[in-house]
Amino acid sequence: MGNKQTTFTDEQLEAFQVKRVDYHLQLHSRYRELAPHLVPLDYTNNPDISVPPTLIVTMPELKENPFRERIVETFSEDGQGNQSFNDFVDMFSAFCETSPRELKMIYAFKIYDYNRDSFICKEDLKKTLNKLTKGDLTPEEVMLVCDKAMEEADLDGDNKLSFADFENMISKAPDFIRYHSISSSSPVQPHIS
Ligand SMILES: [Ca+2]
Ligand SMILES: [Ca+2]
Repeated sequence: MGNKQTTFTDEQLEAFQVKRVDYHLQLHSRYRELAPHLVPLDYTNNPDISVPPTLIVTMPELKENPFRERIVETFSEDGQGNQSFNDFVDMFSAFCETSPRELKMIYAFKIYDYNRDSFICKEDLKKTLNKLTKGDLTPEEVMLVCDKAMEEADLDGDNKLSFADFENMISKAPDFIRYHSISSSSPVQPHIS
């Protein structure tokens, strides 16, 4: 009794809600722009629609990102990159600059786990590095960097990276998650309260 702390007024809460609605409307129009022939304006009946990855990767936020195909795949429920509106909202919400670092790490881990076995093995790491360095390293150099990263990050010595090992690696080499934000110049700004 009487010990309930008030953080926001009702008016403030209502404003948050409006921003959130606004955010979803903006994202819906971005989503629809990608495939106006597929995506209806009316979503009141939750239409079962998805937009193919070939269209999603053309978005300005993604088109320069070396991981664009993997990102789109990771956030698609069918695993093939076809994104429903909900998948699309999840992708933007996870990638916005203000999303928690922990969430970005979880998704970076999924993105790098190419064979989806919940570990990053040397093969996953090799593919990741090839993308990060855009093919600037020779295969020998890539192997060398992978060996070194694995040696330093693999705390339990099983020769693959669990999420805990991965967190350890990011703490030493934050560049590994630098592609996992959508820049502040992006036209859609999140308003998640
Ligand atoms: Ca894996
Ligand atoms: Ca390990």
